[in-house]
Amino acid sequence: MQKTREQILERLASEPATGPNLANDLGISRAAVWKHVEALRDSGFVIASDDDGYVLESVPEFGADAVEFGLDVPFEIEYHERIESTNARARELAGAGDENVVVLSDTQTGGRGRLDREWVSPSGGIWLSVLIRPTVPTFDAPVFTLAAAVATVQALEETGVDAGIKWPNDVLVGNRKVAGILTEMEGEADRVSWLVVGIGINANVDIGKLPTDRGVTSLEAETGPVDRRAITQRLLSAFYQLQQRPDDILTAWRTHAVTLGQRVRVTTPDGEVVGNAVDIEYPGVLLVETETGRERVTVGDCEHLRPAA
Ligand code: BT5
Repeated sequence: MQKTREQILERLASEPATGPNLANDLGISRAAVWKHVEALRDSGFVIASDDDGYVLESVPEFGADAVEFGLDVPFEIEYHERIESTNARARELAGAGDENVVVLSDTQTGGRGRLDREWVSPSGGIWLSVLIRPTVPTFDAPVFTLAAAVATVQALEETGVDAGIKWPNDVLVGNRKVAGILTEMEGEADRVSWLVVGIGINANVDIGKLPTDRGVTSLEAETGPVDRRAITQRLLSAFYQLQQRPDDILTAWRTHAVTLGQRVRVTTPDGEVVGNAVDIEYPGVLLVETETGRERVTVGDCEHLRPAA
């Protein structure tokens, strides 16, 4: 957000302030204050003017300024009402050299899951992609998917929804998928050049608009309408902090995983692995105890089976 606008909001968040006071404190003209206030109103902030001066009455429900205002980590937000795919846009920004940008949209018209599957993204969801340039080997990339899953579960905690992680990239409530993650990257000489971590959360989404081929849910269906701004801020904050401490990600993941201890069937490019999921290993390898020994699974679609008799 434009710096002066942020300063004006910070001032008004604590108490009302008059135009002349703001102008004086910020070292700008009264006309400039007025212009910034108008710009903030245009982006959805309700700022009344009364005898005490400007009063911040409400913050917009969603959008770039709404999410940036009060966000405690250094991500810049690019917001769209509607876009084909936030991951595609973030890849474009990666090509242009950007970093620490979050592409956020209310609707996606061509949202994507893994293996180019469709990700249905109606209005009311939280569809976002975080573009980062971590200085890590390409081998480490999968750990960022785990970090995103942990951050998502942590962000959902305050809604009262009890969410858990299904290896590698699903966030479930009960057995129903409420969020999915798609990480894409480009690397050079064994170094990550950029990473785009796409996270889709069925927030205020009517489940009638979601695919029915498997269990799905939305936060709205579980608890009623949620505050998308607060969830997005908590998600970004948690993700930023986790990516600074890659060694802690696995520990956090284990505490939220619902896959560990389950009997699973993982469909991998090399065939099916069936057995008990016993642990996760850096950077995201699932350890499955099968009848013929322990297998290390790096990619695949995982299905939870009933416990072995
Ligand atoms: C995923 O793929 O779970 C990754 C989803 C990532 C979506 C985000 S949204 C922001 C960013 N921009 C993008 O274009 N993508 C990312 P996968 O594990 O392959 O699961 C895909 C499958 O989930 C589909 O084949 C459907 O069966 C199901 N599905 C589609 N839309 C869904 C939804 N909204 N909620 C739950 N399940 C869905």
